[in-house]
Amino acid sequence: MNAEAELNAPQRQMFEEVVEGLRRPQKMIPSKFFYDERGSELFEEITRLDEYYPTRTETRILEDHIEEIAEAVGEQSVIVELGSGNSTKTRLLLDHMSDISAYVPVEISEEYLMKTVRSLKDEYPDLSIKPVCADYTKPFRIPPIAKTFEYYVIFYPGSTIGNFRPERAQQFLKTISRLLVPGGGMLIGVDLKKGRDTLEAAYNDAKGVTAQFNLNMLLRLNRELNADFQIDNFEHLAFYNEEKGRIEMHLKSNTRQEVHLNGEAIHFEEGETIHTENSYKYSLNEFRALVNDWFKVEKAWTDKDDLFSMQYLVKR
Ligand code: AVI
Repeated sequence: MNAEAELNAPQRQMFEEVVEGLRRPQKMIPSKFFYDERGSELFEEITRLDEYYPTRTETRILEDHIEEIAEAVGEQSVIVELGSGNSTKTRLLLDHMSDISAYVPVEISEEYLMKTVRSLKDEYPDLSIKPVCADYTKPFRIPPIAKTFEYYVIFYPGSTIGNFRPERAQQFLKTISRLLVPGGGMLIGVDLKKGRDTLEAAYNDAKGVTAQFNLNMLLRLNRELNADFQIDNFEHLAFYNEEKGRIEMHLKSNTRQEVHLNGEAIHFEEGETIHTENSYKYSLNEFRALVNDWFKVEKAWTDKDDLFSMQYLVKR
């Protein structure tokens, strides 16, 4: 067991959340802790895997329907992208919309945000870019926009909405809708329900990148929270829970063991799991019902195999 160490304030906060999760009857760790530097790299790698259909299908939908999508978003709007990352998909929109009033990338990692802003400024010298460094799941402010504009349009690709439980997704939609006036919009990527085999393959890739992504969480806890997880004593587990309509990711303990996080002991039975992520899949009707209190689905575009959807929602 590692000796107890002094944790700084963010580590302390993370420690409290992680230990609280590990003390529940079904152990859990919030999925936001996947994304340290290595976790973000691994996620990028996941998006390029053959089995991981969401990213390339969403890009394809955007490409195939870009004229109609651009029309729905409307020129002279302000595009506010949540969790903008490297803004890859935004470039598709920007290339087809010469007259948007501003682009507001909202991103928690300042380094990532500023790097993207620098490269976008080179590529789109006439575009007004107003970066916001914030956790978009908490209330944030959109900076003043110099040009006149019609509406804010929230851009939320990647089906990240699927990582919230439905009740939490609704709370989030409610908060986001407060940024908009009636008529304002949201362009959102939503992964669709489909056969178990396709879904399970996407989270159990042959190269084992998703397994590394899942297990990386434990390496992070070892490093940042002075924990002593033996990585070889845990396995990646991902399956489709049909009743709940979600992929579940877990880390399964393959032995009876005790792990310590900064001196706190956590016991594992053999086969016991830590639930690390949910990824909900929706039918078009289910998603319409989910957003219905705040948004009307104006249009949903899908690929020919109905794997994924891009939807334009309008605030009621
Ligand atoms: C970020 N999010 C939409 C991904 C998903 O598919 O739920 C995260 C992910 N987890 C494993 N693979 C990808």
